[in-house]
Amino acid sequence: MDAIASAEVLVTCPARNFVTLKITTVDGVVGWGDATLNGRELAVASYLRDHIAPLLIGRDSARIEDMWNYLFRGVYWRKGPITMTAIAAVDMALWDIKGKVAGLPVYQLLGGAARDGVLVYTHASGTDIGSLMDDIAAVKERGFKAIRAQTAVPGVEGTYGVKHGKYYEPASTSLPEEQSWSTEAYLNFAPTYLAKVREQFGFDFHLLHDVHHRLTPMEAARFGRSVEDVKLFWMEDPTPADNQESFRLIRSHTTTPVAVGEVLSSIWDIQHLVSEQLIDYIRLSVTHAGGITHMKKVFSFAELYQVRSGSHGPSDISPVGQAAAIHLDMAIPNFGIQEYMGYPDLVADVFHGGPTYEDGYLHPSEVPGLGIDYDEEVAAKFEYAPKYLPVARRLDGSVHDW
Ligand code: KDG
Ligand code: MG
Repeated sequence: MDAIASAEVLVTCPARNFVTLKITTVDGVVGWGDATLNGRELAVASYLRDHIAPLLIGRDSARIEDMWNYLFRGVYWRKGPITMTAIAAVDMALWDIKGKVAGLPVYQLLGGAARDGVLVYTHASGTDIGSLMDDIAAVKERGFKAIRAQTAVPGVEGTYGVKHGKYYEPASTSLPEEQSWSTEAYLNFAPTYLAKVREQFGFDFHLLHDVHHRLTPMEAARFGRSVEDVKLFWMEDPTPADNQESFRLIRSHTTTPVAVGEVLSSIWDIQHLVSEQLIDYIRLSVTHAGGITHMKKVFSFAELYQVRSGSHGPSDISPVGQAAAIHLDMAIPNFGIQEYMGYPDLVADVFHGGPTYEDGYLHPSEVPGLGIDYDEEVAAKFEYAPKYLPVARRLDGSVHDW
């Protein structure tokens, strides 16, 4: 057996914060895991450093399923994003080690390639309709076959999803920025600009839109119905998924496909959404939902109900987490699409390797394991900087879902 010799938690901030777990075995094999939870980074770092790392030493690095259950059931307290992100980091690092020991890229260990490449969508946005159109044209130029479109809503300061510069980075202030929200303004404006996108660019690419949890179920039903002619690939998070039953109402009013899950962290959080076919795409991520081991089960469960994958892939999931997602996307039969936002340039100084992009698709690295190397020396130069996600307030000053 090749036992775990050490487990170190590394925090870096090459333009944005990332938490990475490094597991080293007695034989000297190193595995990397992503433990980044945007705006709550240090909670996961402490969970790993103070409560998980001491339990790993001396355990068999090859027993991934056993380790998952040991950490999940052994904690007694169930689920939640902090626990599931910490478990995910261990899981990813062990898959990385297993791939390196086997001399195979992780997707080969998961059953091999079920497709030739991973279809990805990226983001286009604008401060108004004109700049959205320019951004879509630029994104299409880069070969993307699927594009998420978001535009600032007139009169709503700080609308979700509008880029400032090359990337949309919502966690950008050392205390939460307060943004405003008007459901009426959004519902009046969003269907109009989405229709204009189709008028200008036609229907030969997938168009996606993120509602970001802002509507009630009935408002979401109205929105979904109002964009049916636009033929969205999906409307994302139309209402918060705390009450899975809410989606039944949305479903009964519109044929616009629904994607849910980026803030959820376990198979139980999506059990009814999937088994009652209330959604079309699952957006749980490898990083925030227990790693490759748990996500493989999530997607197998979803396969029974013809629900496809559509994993969350913003820049707040590190290149290690994104690489793990691409290996899984390659291997599962019910893959749908993968979010691919990209990273600020500095990130490539710390994380080397990973999937390659070509003509709308990502391809996993063929290097054994996850295929990512982490440069500890460079990473140490970028100190953690507290960054919070914004808070949304309605026009009357009350707090809304951000
Ligand atoms: O940290 C929050 C972001 O990951 C989230 O706002 C991004 O909604 C998002 C998306 O679909 O990428
Ligand atoms: Mg989203």
